[in-house]
Amino acid sequence: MSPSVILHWYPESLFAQKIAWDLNYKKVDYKTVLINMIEPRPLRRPLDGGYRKTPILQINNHIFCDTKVIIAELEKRYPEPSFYPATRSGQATEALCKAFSQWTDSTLLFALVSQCGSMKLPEGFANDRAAYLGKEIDFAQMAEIAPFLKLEIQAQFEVAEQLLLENDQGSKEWVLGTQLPSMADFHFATDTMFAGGLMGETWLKENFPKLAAHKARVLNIGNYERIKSMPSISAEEALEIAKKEGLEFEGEVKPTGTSLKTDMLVSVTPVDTGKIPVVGSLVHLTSQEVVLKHIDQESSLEVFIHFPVIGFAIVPVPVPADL
Ligand SMILES: N[C@@H](CCC(=O)N[C@@H](CS)C(=O)NCC(=O)O)C(=O)O
Repeated sequence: MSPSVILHWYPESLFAQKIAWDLNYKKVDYKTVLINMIEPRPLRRPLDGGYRKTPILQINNHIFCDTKVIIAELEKRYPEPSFYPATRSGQATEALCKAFSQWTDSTLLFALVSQCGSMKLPEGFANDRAAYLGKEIDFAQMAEIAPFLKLEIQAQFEVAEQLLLENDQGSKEWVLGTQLPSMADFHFATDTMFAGGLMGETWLKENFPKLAAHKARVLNIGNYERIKSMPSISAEEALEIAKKEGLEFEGEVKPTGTSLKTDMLVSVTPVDTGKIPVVGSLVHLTSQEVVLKHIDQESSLEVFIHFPVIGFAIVPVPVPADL
């Protein structure tokens, strides 16, 4: 039986949209659970153990938190078409794509967030995101300075557009000069889609025509509309699947030069925003991925929660006094 792949998402989440494109590109059949844009999300908690970011990808009783580990798992399970095709000159692109995302998913994305001040947002959003960021957000002030902060966005987009122009007489179809799209293209288009939504498609087309055309190409292959034809299930049904369709898991904790060992109680916490620790017993640890066995206290549901190592702090619980 093929595994149940379930995307927990809300449509405004850029990172969730990127994962939908990725699933569509690899022609994976999946289900969706529509979640609330703000906390509380009590029915997600038994799966995520407290991790509050969006999206999460559930594969039976395995929960993948953060797009880095979701993308890695999709590439492992569904290798064709690869997210990492070689360039036309034969250069490998996996590490390049991963390094590239450190720019697109943070510096470039955060520059765009400066334009969100005048967006129509649901009630409670400001308070919810203040808790998420660990600081108050003044939307009125954001709206006031937004026109000036466009300068920084333009400077960054100029570099982005240059990437599509360089080394190829301006005809580079994909960011890294590959024959087929790479993950760098999906990362890139997430930001240009956000920019088009915030500042208008005309702004994007007039100022950055190559980026606008690139975005259209990625949206086409990411076939966003496909998500609507995937079955949408309830949060309760997703919990039922986690309970009934457990996948065996044999982990190993590779030596790290720390005291971390198999079965040790640890917490895994994002280092940037939404810093809520997820506590569980350590079942798997490599240089790039950590997996906890987590048992929900109320429902006794047992899941395996996967995180990337990059961007997360993995610490024993309780923290040893000498740490
Ligand atoms: N590093 C995370 C970032 C995800 C992220 O920031 N998602 C936003 C939505 S696009 C979020 O979680 N916002 C708060 C929320 O949904 O509660 C990833 O790659 O998955």
